[in-house]
Amino acid sequence: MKASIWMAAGAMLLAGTAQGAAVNLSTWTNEGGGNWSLAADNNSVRQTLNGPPTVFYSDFNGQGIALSGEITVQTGSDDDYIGFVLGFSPGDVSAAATDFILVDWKQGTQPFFGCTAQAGLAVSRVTGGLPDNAATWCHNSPSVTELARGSNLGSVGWADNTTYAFDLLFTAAQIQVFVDGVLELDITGTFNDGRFGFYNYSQSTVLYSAIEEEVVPPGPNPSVPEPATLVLLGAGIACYRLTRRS
Ligand SMILES: [Ca+2]
Ligand SMILES: [Ca+2]
Repeated sequence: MKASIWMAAGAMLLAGTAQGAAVNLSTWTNEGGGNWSLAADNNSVRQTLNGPPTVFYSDFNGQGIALSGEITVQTGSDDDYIGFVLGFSPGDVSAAATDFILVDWKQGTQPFFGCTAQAGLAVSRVTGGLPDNAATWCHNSPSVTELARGSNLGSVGWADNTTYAFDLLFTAAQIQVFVDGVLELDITGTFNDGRFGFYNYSQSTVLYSAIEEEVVPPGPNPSVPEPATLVLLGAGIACYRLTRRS
């Protein structure tokens, strides 16, 4: 479909949809080895340590909700992982048996732990926590199984001191991830409900900001909107964010 039609569809959808509500991050929880520093307005958080895998997770389950915001690595130092988790349960960073989704984005390709982490954006299924080892670093068994890589950013690292808009759409059957309004990841399957979380691994000085949530319009099954609805909603959010950022 032509971009102009998508823009029109998104605008039509937005006309009947309330703007996303700001998320209060003061009720979110730090897990793992991170240092998550909340801003005074409770709407942005900065992870400051170059350390082991860490998650800052919501106090609500994410299915049926679209989460959007911005992510910025505010330093030229280092080249490691930023991202998100979906369907996360408290304790999952170090739990031996888990089932949640990891969306991670590495700046530079880098050998370590006897394997090589690839630059770029990917989505993986996590079944054994996020240990500080080759599984998490390289998306290796037994803990982390890669499902897809970004359509444009699959082998492209994030840039230093650059703000990216993100949109996450999460249902029991589909996950979509937009970066700067472009659909990068779009997978279907059977996904557990659970918390949204910001993810960080070995990368200091990362700001997760302007976080907003919006309820996905209900479809025939309220918890599983039709894919077309999700696509339209995603386009609408993308249009909104592109407009707001221009
Ligand atoms: Ca860097
Ligand atoms: Ca590092």
